[in-house]
Order: sequence, then structure tokens, then C-alpha cells
Amino acid sequence: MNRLSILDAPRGNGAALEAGKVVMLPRGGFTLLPTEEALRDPALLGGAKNISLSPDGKVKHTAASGDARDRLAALMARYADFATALVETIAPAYRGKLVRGRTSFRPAEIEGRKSTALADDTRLHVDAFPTMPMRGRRILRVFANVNPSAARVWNLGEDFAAVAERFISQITVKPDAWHALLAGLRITKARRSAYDDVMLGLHDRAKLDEAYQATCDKERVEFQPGSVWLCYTDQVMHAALKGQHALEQTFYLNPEDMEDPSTTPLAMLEKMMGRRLI
Ligand SMILES: O=C(O)CCC(=O)C(=O)O
Ligand SMILES: [Fe+2]
Repeated sequence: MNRLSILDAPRGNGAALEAGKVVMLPRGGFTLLPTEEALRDPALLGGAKNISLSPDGKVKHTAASGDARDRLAALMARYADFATALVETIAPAYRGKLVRGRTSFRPAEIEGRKSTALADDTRLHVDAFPTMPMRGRRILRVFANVNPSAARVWNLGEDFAAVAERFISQITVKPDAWHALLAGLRITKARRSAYDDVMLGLHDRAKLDEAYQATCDKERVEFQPGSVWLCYTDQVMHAALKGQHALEQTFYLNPEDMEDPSTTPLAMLEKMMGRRLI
């Protein structure tokens, strides 16, 4: 399987994204300004893997204050604008449909970082958030390697249909009363759907299956300094093995806004399971 689509310049390539490819620009065009170089410092992290900027402008998970905090916010805001323009060039049909999610700055080295199995992004997974139900909405993420000297290394796994076929029988969909209870107790930010149970199930089953992680078909890719790449992380099996200093922007899209809605995890899962999931 050809998992990467390499572009020399941004141009229409929405179909590749929706087909489950990672679209990569070796010369992505996003670089740190001289005044931002000092921000490449894991000491600026505060209590989480990443520093983030919410769409309403709040900076979270940083130990920085004052001027450094303002510069972090400005860097992430600048990256959010860059990522938006990039996605709109790569998939012009998404113009006006992209919902901006969190922006993150990731100054910590991935390799050797301790975490629980389920939070361990060095294991192949599709993204699914336990407290933030997607109800079929897509997760599109844009990454930039702003490390001056080291690649960010990922593994890319099997295609979505193969992963779903492999794990679907191990996943149970909870009753809707349970989803309502979680939302009522504010454990989730909205009411989960069967789709969210299945997606979180795929995320968890894959990460917890050591034999699968060791033996499944995978390809190692190195994202060099200066490169930018994007993919539907709810569809592409990915694992971040090593690297330090990246920026990431998350976007949400409605499945009906895809160039080809039949390619979405929602459509594939509903077909496979013979039932509606939202
Ligand atoms: O930080 C990275 O390179 C990717 C981690 C990951 O799994 C994600 O952002 O979805
Ligand atoms: Fe991920």
C-alpha cells in the first residue's frame, strides 16, 4: 500500500486525504521566526504532553508566563492560520466548512516518554477522544516539524477497513441510556453515539493488542525538519515513535462535507455493521 502522497507544492489533493493517505510537503513553508526560536524548550510545558491554544484564544498547559506565554500564543495562532490556508489549498471543497479545533505545540521528545498503554501514541491507533464525542465528525490534523535538525518518525499501519474488520467483533456498543448518563454527569462534553463507542473501541483494542502492534503491516516514515504533513487521524493508523518540536492543528469536518462521503469511517462502519451508528 502506498501510504504517503508527497507534494512539491500545495495543490488539490483532497481525494488522497479522504482515501486515507498522509499528504506531505517536504518543504512545508512554516518556519519559526527568530523571536520564536527560544520557545523550542520542553521547560515551557506545564503538566501535559503539549502546550495548546483553544480556538477561543486560551493558552493551556504551559509553565510560561508574561512575554513567553504571549509569544507561544502568537506562534500557535500563526500556525493555525497557516494550517487553515494549507488545507483550503489542498482540499478547496472544505473552504468554509472547516471547524477549527485546538492548536498544539509539542516541545517534548516522544522517545522514552512514559505513559499508560491507552495514552501511548507510540502504538498504532486511530484518534478517538473519550470525553469529546465526534458523532461521525472527522478529525483532520496538520503537523509541522519545527525541529532544526531531527526528523519526526511515525509508523503508518493498515488501512481503516482492515483495522475495523480485525477488531469489530471485540467492541460493544453501550446502550443510549449510558451515553445520556455520561453526558448528564458531564463526564463527556456531549452525548456519545454508537459511532463514538466503536471508534474508541478501535483505538483501545488496537493499542492494547501487543501481538497486533508487533506483527501488523506497517511502514516507517520520517518527516524531515521543515516538512508539513496532514491526514485524517480518525482513519489513518499512526504511531509517533520519536521526534521533538512539532506544531499541530486539529480541524473537524462533517462527514457530509467530504468530497466523497462513502470513504468516511462512519460510512465504512455502518456498511460493515449493517446498522446506523448515530
Ligand atoms: O505528535 C505526533 O507526532 C503525533 C501524535 C498523535 O498520535 C496525534 O497527534 O494524533
Ligand atoms: Fe493520534
